[in-house]
Amino acid sequence: MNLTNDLQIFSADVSPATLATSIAKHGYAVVQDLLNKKKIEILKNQLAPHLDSVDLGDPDPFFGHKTKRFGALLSRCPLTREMLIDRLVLGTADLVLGPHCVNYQVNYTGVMYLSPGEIAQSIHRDTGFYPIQNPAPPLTLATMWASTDFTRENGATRIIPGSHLWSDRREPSADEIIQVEMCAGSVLFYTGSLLHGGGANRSGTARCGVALHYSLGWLRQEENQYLAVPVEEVRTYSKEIQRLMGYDLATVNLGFADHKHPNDILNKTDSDSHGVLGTKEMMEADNAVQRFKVTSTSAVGRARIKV
Ligand SMILES: O=C(O)CCC(=O)C(=O)O
Ligand SMILES: [Fe+2]
Repeated sequence: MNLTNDLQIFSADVSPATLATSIAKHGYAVVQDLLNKKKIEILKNQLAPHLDSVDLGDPDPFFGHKTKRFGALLSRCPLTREMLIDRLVLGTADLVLGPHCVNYQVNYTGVMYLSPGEIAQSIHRDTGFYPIQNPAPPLTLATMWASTDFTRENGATRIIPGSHLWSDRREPSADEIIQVEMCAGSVLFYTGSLLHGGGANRSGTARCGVALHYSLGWLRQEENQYLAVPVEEVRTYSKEIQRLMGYDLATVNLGFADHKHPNDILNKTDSDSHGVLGTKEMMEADNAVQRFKVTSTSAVGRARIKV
């Protein structure tokens, strides 16, 4: 495949620091071959029965009339639990989101399966539903895992490099858009304030991406993980996944239930050493968080731009 020129594209042995630097500067980075051929097949096999049972199209044109979507992936597609805690991904999230929160969390899980004939999605920011003016520090970090090749013809994600640094008033021109062509098994990382959208599928086969997004722990999750996955099933997951799903304090005094640590309630354990409302270490981490400076509100709406 001839890949888009000038793409910030790295091999799987890249360091989290290099990825975080690219994401800070360009708003995105692509890592090739994070899933090997065997894993891609497992992923496809786990997605297949759900794709079969999902209808094409959604009344909201934003979601696409010829796109199949479903969420609750941590439950529906077990391999995503492994992908979620990939060391390169979490190492990068530590650097991108870590400065602005004590804990980050799962924000969204979902499949975007663009059938032939799908038109381009409007250009938007994934963080548009948070009423925070842009430019802003990263609120979310998205990973889009290609389970098929992403090509110009089949609807590879369109992005506007650098637009994570723009104000809400700036709109992109057509020549600022690039398409992220990547082979199956590759991953596109981008921050939620990067302007982007799905491409048009002019090919004869579907384009399928698996999106796993992370956000600052003090924001509301886009996909409510407490309801997306039955609690009995969550109890069988590792502590790391439970905590990423939100069964943790976001910081001192944030996210407890009945004045107990959420992980204790989930696992029916007694409050362990971290205590009910957070530890001394958590308070220290809280004090190290880079705080947002909010000076004004604005009437600018969220971007949904037809380009
Ligand atoms: O399908 C894609 O490439 C991107 C989809 C997207 O950005 C979204 O639905 O928010
Ligand atoms: Fe999006």
